[in-house]
Amino acid sequence: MPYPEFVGGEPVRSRLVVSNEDRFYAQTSEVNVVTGDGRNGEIVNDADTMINGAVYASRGETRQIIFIATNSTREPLRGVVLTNVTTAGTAPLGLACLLPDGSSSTGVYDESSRTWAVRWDATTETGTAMWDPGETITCTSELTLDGGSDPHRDVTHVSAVTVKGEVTTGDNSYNAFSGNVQVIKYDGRGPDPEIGEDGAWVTPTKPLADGRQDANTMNQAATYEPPSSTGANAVRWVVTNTGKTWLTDVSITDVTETGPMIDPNSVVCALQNGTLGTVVDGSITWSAATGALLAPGASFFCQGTLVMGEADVHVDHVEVTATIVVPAVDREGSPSDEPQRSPGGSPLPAVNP
Ligand SMILES: [Ca+2]
Ligand SMILES: [Ca+2]
Repeated sequence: MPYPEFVGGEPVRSRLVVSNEDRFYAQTSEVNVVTGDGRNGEIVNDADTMINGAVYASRGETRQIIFIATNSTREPLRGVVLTNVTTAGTAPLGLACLLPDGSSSTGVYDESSRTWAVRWDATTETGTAMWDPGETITCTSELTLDGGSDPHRDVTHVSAVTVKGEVTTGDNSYNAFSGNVQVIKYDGRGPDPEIGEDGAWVTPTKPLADGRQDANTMNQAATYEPPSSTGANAVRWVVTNTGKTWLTDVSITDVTETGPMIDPNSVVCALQNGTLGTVVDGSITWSAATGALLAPGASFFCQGTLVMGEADVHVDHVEVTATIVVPAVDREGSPSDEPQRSPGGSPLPAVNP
């Protein structure tokens, strides 16, 4: 009968205690698979979670993705199948496996389920091979990401069947992401590049369509005609997160190579309480406030003023740096569109090379 609720007063205890015992044994009967990136069949980055995910170079990078499946049970297995499903971002390419009997097997990719599958045909019911305890299957594929790529997650699953017909499985994941930042410095007398409104960002394109406004060469230098030629002229920067991950620690370094420098006290950036660093040798540094975040696709503007003398020339360049923030994940471990935060609430910087 089902457990009934007792409603009433305190029970009156007897002196008799009843008891019973039982035993329970457990043993590991699961196969094991590890997936990560590496070289020559050796895994370097296991990258099981997004927090220790592999960070790809913003210029673009291809890494070898490796799966190593081991029969970690005590018995030979049949019906060996490996799958690799991409749950976020682009999928790896060209999956092939080296099997313990020395043969190799090429993976088959199903576009709709974003799944690679490899079967060890010789281990089917009527096959000639068994996957013996301790033997490994090594598979490789290639994943390419660049600074504009969506964060990536894939899960490798291995499945096999014991002689008694019990299915044994193992799985492991691989996480990777990248990020990128862009700065355009231009003549602030003209209109700003279009960046749109919340939720409908237009990424400013580099270089600007108007070469004279971008002023990237002496031939296209911004020319200040009288009467403003020796007055204060606006110079502007637009900084954009051109990646799919959040950025923090955004810092701008503007270095004057020739002529008068932009007035450091005039530099203002429209991103949460940024600060101007000490000016050294014509180098102006501006840093965003600690913890300030720049969303994927978002831009902000900075402005300074340049005062030139008569028949003067000004040349400078600007560099922007930023730290990629680890993408937050949902309950299944796939990346959400939010930045991961540390327990203290600050953005969690990506650390894995
Ligand atoms: Ca892994
Ligand atoms: Ca420019």
